[in-house]
Amino acid sequence: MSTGVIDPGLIDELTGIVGAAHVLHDPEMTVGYSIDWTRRFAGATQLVIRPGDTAETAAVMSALAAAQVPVVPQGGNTGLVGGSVPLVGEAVLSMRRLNICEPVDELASQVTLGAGVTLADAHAHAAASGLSVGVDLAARDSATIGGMVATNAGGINVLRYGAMRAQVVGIEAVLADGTVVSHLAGLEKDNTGYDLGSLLAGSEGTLGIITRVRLRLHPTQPERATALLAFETAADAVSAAAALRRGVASLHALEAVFEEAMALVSEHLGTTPPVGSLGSDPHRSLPDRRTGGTSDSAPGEDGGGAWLIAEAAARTDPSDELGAAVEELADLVVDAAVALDPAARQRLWAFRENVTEAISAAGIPHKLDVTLPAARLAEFVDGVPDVVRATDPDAQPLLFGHLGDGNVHVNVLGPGGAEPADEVDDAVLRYVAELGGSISAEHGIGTAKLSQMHLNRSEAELAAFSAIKRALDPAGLLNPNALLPPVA
Ligand code: FAD
Ligand code: 2HG
Ligand code: ZN
Repeated sequence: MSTGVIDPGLIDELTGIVGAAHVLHDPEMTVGYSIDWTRRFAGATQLVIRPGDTAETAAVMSALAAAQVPVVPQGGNTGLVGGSVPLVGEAVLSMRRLNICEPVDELASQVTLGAGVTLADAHAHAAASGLSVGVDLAARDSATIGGMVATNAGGINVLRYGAMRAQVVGIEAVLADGTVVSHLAGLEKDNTGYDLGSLLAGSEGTLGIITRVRLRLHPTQPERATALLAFETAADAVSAAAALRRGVASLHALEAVFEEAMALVSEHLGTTPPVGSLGSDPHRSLPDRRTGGTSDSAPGEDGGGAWLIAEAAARTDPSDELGAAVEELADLVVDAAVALDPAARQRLWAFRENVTEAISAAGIPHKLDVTLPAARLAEFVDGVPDVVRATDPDAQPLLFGHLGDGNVHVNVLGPGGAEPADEVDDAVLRYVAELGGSISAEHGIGTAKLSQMHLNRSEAELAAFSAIKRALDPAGLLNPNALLPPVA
């Protein structure tokens, strides 16, 4: 495998395939492809290649394989685990130019999209036929369909439609040696052997380059009602979330923001949530980040309040159904606000959708994206701040996530926005594993969680993963620093 100086002959060959404008080697042009969205993971590359279609992708991969050049596929570069950037001089294969939306197949309620189509464009394209894509997330303007399949992205509607893998009914990909595998008929029932779409979903660019995806679409649910509910404790929010899941058939999203994250996003937005209280001192939950001092609060106290956003969506107005369910939660909810029109709903969503951006504006966090079994969720939310502070007393944990899926995003900032101690990651992920949870709910493993895979996966499972990797990519050229240890 070569990560040394790139042979000029290879550059000429690649230029012949994709055109000079799409082979970048000037550091000023490649730098943007070499640092991730969080700014935590950065490397360098001598080569960014931007193919325009499947045939070009195949020819590029064949040339890189012949020259034994490792490659990181990249879509919108919004991944949060350091898997989308070259860490040890790999070439970058940017898939953004594969951005064709084929006509929606209204008979089948399916569509075939290029890997580089952004989620926002996919939504707009499906909506023009009265249909919708089942996955939605805040990075929708940049995240690509190829990257979302490669990470098996989740987002805010998983409780209704499942994650990205559940949307895939066909896939086309280029293997490490340049071979094209294409299975895009989209037959709902098709038990003709291994399902490469399922295998590539969540493979994080380590098994193949996704070039086109056929997605299952869903009827649009244009009528919406959104509630912001405030709770005194995480346990109350978890109980309410379970009741809403059981009781609201039109439930479309069920998201949570816990006290410290709510304080930060409120400060970022310059406004406070319309329900619930951030405490008498509006900066009560921020002193660690501001001063670098330590917290002396008792367990549970600093976690404090919790907020849920519950959204119902249907063909007919779901506000009665949601309102009735919220009324039944009177014993748990401190206060509630319900919004129906898009602008008012958006004002509620802002307190959830802007958390990641608010954290990024405050510093470079460690992002720990985990799932807990429902029965251990409240215990985890209450306990994890102490786990963080026992490891790095100056660190500030910020919790939010997709509570309806048991998925908590634990972001940890160090003093003044610096990174926290590396040991924090291990401590939190061990705690998750002890409680029977997953160390990666929806963002993947990338490079960030490589060393913790053993917490969730047995030696036998990891050996099976490596065997699959060796079969499809014997030289270990595809994203060698993500998901699995580099091929020896
Ligand atoms: P990239 O970041 O470019 O790549 C991600 C991984 O996929 C890398 O390993 C890369 O090598 C691989 N890859 C990319 N394209 C291809 C391809 N064509 N073929 C093979 N491999 C490929 N994620 C969620 O799951 N849920 C959320 O709610 C969510 N919200 C987010 C909000 C914000 C503000 C941000 C910044 C990120 C969020 N993410 C979320 C993370 C991110 O958007 C997803 O992981 C998304 O799927 C990445 O898509 P991308 O096109 O940016 O992929
Ligand atoms: C979200 O749900 C994303 O907002 C990002 O998955 C989570 O920033 C994070 O940790
Ligand atoms: Zn998320």
